[in-house]
Amino acid sequence: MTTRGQTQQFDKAAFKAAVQKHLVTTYAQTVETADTRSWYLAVGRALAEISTGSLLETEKFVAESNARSVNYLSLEFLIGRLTGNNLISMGLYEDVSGAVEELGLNLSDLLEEERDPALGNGGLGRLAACFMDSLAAQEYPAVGYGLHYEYGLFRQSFENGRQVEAPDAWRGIEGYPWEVLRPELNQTVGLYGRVESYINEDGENCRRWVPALNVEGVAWDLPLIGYDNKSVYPLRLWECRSPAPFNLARFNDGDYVGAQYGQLEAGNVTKVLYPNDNHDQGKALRLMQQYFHCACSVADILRRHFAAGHKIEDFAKLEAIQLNDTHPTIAIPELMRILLDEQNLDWDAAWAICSKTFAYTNHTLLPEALETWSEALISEMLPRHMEIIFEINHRFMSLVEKKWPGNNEIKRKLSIIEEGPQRMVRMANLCVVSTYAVNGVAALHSELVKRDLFPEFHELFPGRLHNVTNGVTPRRWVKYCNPGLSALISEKVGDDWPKKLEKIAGLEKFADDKAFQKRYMAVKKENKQRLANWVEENMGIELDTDAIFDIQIKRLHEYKRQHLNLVHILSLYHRLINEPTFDMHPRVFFFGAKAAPGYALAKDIIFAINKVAEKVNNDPRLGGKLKVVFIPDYRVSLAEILFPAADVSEQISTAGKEASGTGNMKFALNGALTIGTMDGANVEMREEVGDENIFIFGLLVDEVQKLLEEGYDPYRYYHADSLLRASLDLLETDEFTPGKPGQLAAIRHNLLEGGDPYLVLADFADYAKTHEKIDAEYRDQENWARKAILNTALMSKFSSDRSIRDYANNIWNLKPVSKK
Ligand code: 26W
Repeated sequence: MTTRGQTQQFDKAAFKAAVQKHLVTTYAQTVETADTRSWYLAVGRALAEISTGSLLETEKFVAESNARSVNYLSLEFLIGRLTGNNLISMGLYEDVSGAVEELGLNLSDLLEEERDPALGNGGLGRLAACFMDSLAAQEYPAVGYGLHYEYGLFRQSFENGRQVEAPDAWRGIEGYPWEVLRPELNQTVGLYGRVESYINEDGENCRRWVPALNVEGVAWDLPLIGYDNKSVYPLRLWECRSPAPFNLARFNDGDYVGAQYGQLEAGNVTKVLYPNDNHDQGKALRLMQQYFHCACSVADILRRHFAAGHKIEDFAKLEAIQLNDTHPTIAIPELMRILLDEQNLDWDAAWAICSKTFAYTNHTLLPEALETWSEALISEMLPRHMEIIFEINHRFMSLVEKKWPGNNEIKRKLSIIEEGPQRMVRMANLCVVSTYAVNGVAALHSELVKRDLFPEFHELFPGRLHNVTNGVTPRRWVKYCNPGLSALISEKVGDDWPKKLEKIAGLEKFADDKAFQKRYMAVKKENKQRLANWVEENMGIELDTDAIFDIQIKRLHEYKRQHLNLVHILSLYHRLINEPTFDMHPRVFFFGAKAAPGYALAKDIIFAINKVAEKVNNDPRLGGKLKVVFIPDYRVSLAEILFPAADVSEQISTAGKEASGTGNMKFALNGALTIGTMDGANVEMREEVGDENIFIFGLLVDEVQKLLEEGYDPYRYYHADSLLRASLDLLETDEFTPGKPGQLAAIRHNLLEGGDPYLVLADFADYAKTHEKIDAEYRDQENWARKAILNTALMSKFSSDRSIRDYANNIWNLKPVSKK
């Protein structure tokens, strides 16, 4: 009956007893008093008990296997709710559903009680979560290392259309049922202080760091449960605490800590996730977070290495460390420091280990997202690390001198240290110099990394730059979130597609099958109804599921061009009212997006969309043809309702700006058709599905670059296109903000006087025309069904299982390890 060796037979009576035990002993409730939330917690704990046992077993057999492991270092893991997904991985969904039913409960209701662990901002964090799922599913030995933020990404609500942020206490007061504290793994982390020279027993000159204060790292493990196998890996999240009272007393006495450190409250270090996406703020506390994360993680990797009986010389052979963007870069000088100052290796030996251990993934080309830290700040907080960075740079500069003798311009460009009024450390350069592999996240992006971001590095280190195209886990993003489609797929291609996504190609031959098309579209309709119900219940807006559901969900950013979508909506509004002959199929435009709290224009765009929605949704002149819905507090659990319900997926970034995108893949897998630019992974999606099954529009990367070089003038488009002009001018009026004209003018201003840096106006006409094509194609439902089915069928490349195999084979040199 049970599908998975890990749990042996599912013993229903024992499971029910375990749930009841936790209800009473862990949560102090009785069967009579417990509410749904307590039951959810008790069920979560009872399940975590099973997975924790498997986690400890897996740690043991992986250590004994002497196989290489990957350590995935990321400041963000946007894992989403675990309970439902873990039940699927454990093969226990049906069993547990039956067991809780006997307790008088409904599993779906219980699952709704779980808060999203929102320990990430967006793409980068969600990718890390998909990757951990795929590592576990394929049994590649892995540990995820992150931070145990007390508050995840802020919760978003709207007040009079404006974004309001509130703290996200994701663990609730009871704590999160899936996390287990691992007190034996505590680490002590130093900060500030000075570096001293001394002579060791062998008479050698040595350096060592004498930190001014210590904080403590406490490990919390979340289980990463392999789908349909016996492996469970840890996602190890570090929480920062004050050290034992003894140190605290000295800390308070002030003899260790100068006035400048007096403010440090250890608990602040992991208090909150920084809410910036693609924008570097350079705050000191953020550097402390990054170092704390790296110090705990590197120390833990070394602990495991030595505990398994290995020598330091074999470190690189057995451990790979993947840096998820530059946020954990300080792990490089940290490992160097330990190898030099604690393991007493010489520079060359230490460097040989480091440069065979670390690999780095770049997730963005946007200049404002590339991290730099001032030398002054690093020198103060991490003085020994700064010395090591200078030494790395010194040796690197000699290499550059050899390659390009006397060329100071190239030196200035490649140097890890940026000269200027204050010297800055360029973390990306440090990464490229110190790692053995650097990768971009989609074919186009990786080409641009080579061509535009790191061309000289590419010349200097041939073979170091790679591409690994992103992917998404088909377990969460189809099987779990779209049970209707999953059942249909299993019926046609067998039920092992969640771990062998190549199998869904078997759907291709049903694309023209009228009966199959009907069933496929019936599933889509059910999913649209589920979303419509959510909107009605939570926002009071009634929707027609015969309308085209057109969805743009992602962080709010100018380069992602939610405002292009908005201007197009304004053009439809204008036409519906002013063009008597204009007709369109009813359409609902959905948005979901959080804006970084300090990003004013992004917040203005949210406000504008909300104001337009208010008007449009209640304007009888539109005959119900146009609706706009901005879903508040977009998060993973809402994404799970939105992706399956989409007809049209908006992937409309300015070409060259979106490194990959991963929402694009989730939409297409779930049968939405993409309207998108030739950007990021859209390019490869088009290759897979064929040009007739995707709606591509807009300028290409080279055309964007050319236009900007030639001097882009948005007014040219404004004056030449009366529909565009009318649409933009609406933003000046009080049409959407009665009595308050000009409230939405900031967007128009940015697009005209502001120079329209992301070429919204240049792409508008083609975008609008492509939407008309979508409108026409949708009216032919068989045609649409065929295209939707082909999108699902032809997405297997975008399984994160394939991404992880690429990393394992081309970068990590990793082999799966299964329990015998
Ligand atoms: C320092 C501030 C900061 C914070 C986050 C800078 C940069 C980031 C991330 C790298 C931004 C991000 O999430 N990038 C996204 O990564 C996804 C996974 O590879 C890609 O699919 C997206 O295209 C990319 O925007």
